[in-house]
Amino acid sequence: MLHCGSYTLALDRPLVMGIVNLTPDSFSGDGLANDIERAVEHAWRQIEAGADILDLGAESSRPGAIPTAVDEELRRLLPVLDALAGCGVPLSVDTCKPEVMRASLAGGASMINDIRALTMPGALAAVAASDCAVCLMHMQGTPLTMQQQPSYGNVVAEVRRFLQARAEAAIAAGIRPERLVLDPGFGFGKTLAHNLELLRHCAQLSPAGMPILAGISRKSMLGMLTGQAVEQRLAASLSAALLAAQRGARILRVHDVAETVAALTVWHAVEGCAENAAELR
Ligand code: 7PJ
Repeated sequence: MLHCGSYTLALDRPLVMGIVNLTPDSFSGDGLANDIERAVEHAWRQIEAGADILDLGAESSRPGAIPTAVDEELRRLLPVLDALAGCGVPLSVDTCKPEVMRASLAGGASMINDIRALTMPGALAAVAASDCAVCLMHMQGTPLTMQQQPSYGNVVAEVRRFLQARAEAAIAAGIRPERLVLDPGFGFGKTLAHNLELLRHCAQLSPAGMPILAGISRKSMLGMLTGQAVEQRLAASLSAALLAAQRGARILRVHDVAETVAALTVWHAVEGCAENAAELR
């Protein structure tokens, strides 16, 4: 079970988190900044397609990105949060800024998705003051520098240790374990070999069985493997989502909700029951 504001999400099957991108410079070409109506329409299409959670992001985290100002981030987020109030699925906000966390939670968000794992000063307290869920993601470096020279001794052990330490910091700050989701951060300070190793060992990344979120949809690791441009990566994204689910990921962060839901339906019918998932761990 994941405690997520006023929602409780069962984790007996992998959940689909639909990406609603409110930045102007998205790498995947789906940025909807400045067009609230289109963003809300896009969100509704994802809900109708079976999204279990929506992830609203207004800050660019693409490699080399310049940080977005708080005011600008909130100008993009708050109207969309407001328009989606009562939409029936929990709304997550992808941000690392405590001010944005507080305003988003006050504006109806049920989850905070932080690529910096609540390391900005004040972030732990901003989240602890609410009952939202929180995703703690691993990143080596910062978006500006992370792809320059990723380096690990043992990537699986190091990512696991980091996630454990951040989970402990969150719990010490008063965030109950039932609110936590952990994420290896595919593509954030990792080479293709690092990403593949993390995907192979997904289930081992989580201390104490906390749910793992995998975000691989359309990412450059898929481009490196297939030679395909970002708009052609649907098949590769579905394949990666299924492999992550099979290896224990419980939340899949994706652009293509309907297609991912269909792929997971087949997987679940064949072998995705809770007993099998437990055996994989
Ligand atoms: C991730 C994310 C991810 C989590 C982005 C993109 C780049 N949050 N935000 N995990 N990626 N938790 O959408 O591909 O992998 S932004």
